[in-house]
Amino acid sequence: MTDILFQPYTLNPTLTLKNRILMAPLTRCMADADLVPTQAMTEYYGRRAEAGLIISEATIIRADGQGYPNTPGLFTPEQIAGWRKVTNTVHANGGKMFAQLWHTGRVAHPHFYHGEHVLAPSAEAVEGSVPRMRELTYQVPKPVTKQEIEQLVADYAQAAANAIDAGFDGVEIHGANGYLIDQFLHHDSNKRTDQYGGSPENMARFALEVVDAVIDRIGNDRTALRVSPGAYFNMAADDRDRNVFDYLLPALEQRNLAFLHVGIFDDAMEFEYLGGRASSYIRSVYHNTLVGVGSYTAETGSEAITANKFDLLAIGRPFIANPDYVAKVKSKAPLVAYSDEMLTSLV
Ligand code: FNR
Ligand code: 8K6
Repeated sequence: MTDILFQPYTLNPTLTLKNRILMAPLTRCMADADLVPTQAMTEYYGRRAEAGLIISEATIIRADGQGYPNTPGLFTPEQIAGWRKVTNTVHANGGKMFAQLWHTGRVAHPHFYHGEHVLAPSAEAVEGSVPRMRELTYQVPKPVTKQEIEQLVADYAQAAANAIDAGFDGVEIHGANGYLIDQFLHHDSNKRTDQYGGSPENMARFALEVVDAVIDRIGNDRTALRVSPGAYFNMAADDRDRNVFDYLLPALEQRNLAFLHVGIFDDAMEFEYLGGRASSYIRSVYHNTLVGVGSYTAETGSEAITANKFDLLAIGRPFIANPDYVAKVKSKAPLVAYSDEMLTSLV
């Protein structure tokens, strides 16, 4: 009953995927001290080239976007060269790969980049501390100025160009999970009173500026976006957020992106202010290619695609546990169960 997953899927005239299974972006914190992808990462991604599309672990666009140890970057020649080895291997094995472009905003920590400030829409700190580095508590961010916003937008576009230079087939802008772009989209983190805050149009402005700058640089056929209309990670919910996404999603539809991707850990979660699941809400206001994700199996994901709830299925944790996930599903072989201890090594 998983046959639908093995149908090719045409995103646009530039890109056709050989099947409907995506490897979800998965932060592994295994880049070297200069945030360059390693040989072990090259082999890890190379083993997963049977996916219709691999989305890289979140990759920072510049130094002050870093919020976790050893997350890779795409802003130095060495990082670009490291990623080129990864994409060459994935392509040699018959796969396709997008880079996920990331700035953590208020979830960044100056410890990692020896900086002074953490940049975010408003001076609203996220509670707690960096996971597994409990001595690093989160700081009150410095609200970004108009000039800093312009630089950030330019840096996303440059990182997208760097991704193409590194051989990626496209980029997924990380607009989800409470990081910088998402921080503009939610009232919990955006208290601005200028043209980037207050109204839905203003709160969506930064996201759309980044999307448009990336499209200008590499084309809409190679540009995708991940969004979390449901606040669930690094973020507190606010009923008014719904209006922001009611404005943003139709505006995105007009941009003809390669795809839109839901950012969620478990798509069974229901959000009252969205009238149900994040994926159902997005489907109701956005009519182009949608990638579903979040605690699906090949079976439940196939059912959701067949029921037209989304078009493509991203798989995260099961892909950590099973490098040969696609072959196993195809041959109906049993899967290895994921456990958090698997995060300590790259298999
Ligand atoms: C994630 N997730 C994630 N999401 C994202 O947009 N960028 C990222 O870098 C990461 N990193 C990450 C690391 C780890 C260890 C986990 C478990 C998750 C979320 C991920 O892409 C996916 O949405 C969830 O894992 C839900 O899908 P599964 O795992 O239930 O198939
Ligand atoms: C992108 C970055 C960092 C990685 C964090 C990954 C954490 C992995 C834990 C997986 C367990 C899922 C729990 C769901 C969290 C939702 C909270 C309400």
